[in-house]
Amino acid sequence: MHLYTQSTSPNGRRVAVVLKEKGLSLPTTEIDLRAGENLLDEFTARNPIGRVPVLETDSGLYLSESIAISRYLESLVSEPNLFGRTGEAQARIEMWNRRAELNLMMPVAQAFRNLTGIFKDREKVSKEWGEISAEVARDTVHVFDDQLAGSPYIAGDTFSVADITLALTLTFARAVGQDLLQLPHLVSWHEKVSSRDSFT
Ligand SMILES: N[C@@H](CCC(=O)N[C@@H](CS)C(=O)NCC(=O)O)C(=O)O
Repeated sequence: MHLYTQSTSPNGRRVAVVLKEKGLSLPTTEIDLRAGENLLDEFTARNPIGRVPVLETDSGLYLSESIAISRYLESLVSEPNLFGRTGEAQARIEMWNRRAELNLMMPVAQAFRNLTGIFKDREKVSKEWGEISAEVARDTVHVFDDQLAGSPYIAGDTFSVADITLALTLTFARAVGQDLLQLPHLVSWHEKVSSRDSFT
């Protein structure tokens, strides 16, 4: 297997944490996103969407999308279980992971991209859309705090891939000046999850 990633990017980090949780270490090629290495033909032949991370499996399949890659890694190394053991747990984890991705990670990323113009060499940017996206993230974050008021992890009693998505989204948001870590349950859960060995 071979991983193509930018290990400091939010989605690169998601797969890096899953690999560490699973005790796996892979040969890795770092892709320089700022320099546009992900836009070169060589890279888009692996992922036509032109985003990292991409995992090349031993059979030569190129997998992109962090969750698809993580599911594949879980099929290779089942423990610790990150996607749920029962139908109900799997659905709950999927629900919270999608909520974290669609309602927090996306607006945080859109705010970052549109307010900084970091990728303006490859996409249209709109300051207004950046501001709206930052507001959406601020207005949504309480949903996760409310859930954590009655649950040790975001999708229930055990650590899961949904915790990885949510925790790394909040870490990234803080690093780029969108501090969403102010609500009490979210703050203590974030400290607990971020102190796992896999996050360091
Ligand atoms: N849904 C994809 C998102 C991948 C993604 O947006 N990756 C970012 C880094 S976090 C990227 O490659 N950005 C480069 C660009 O937009 O040119 C996933 O889950 O892996």
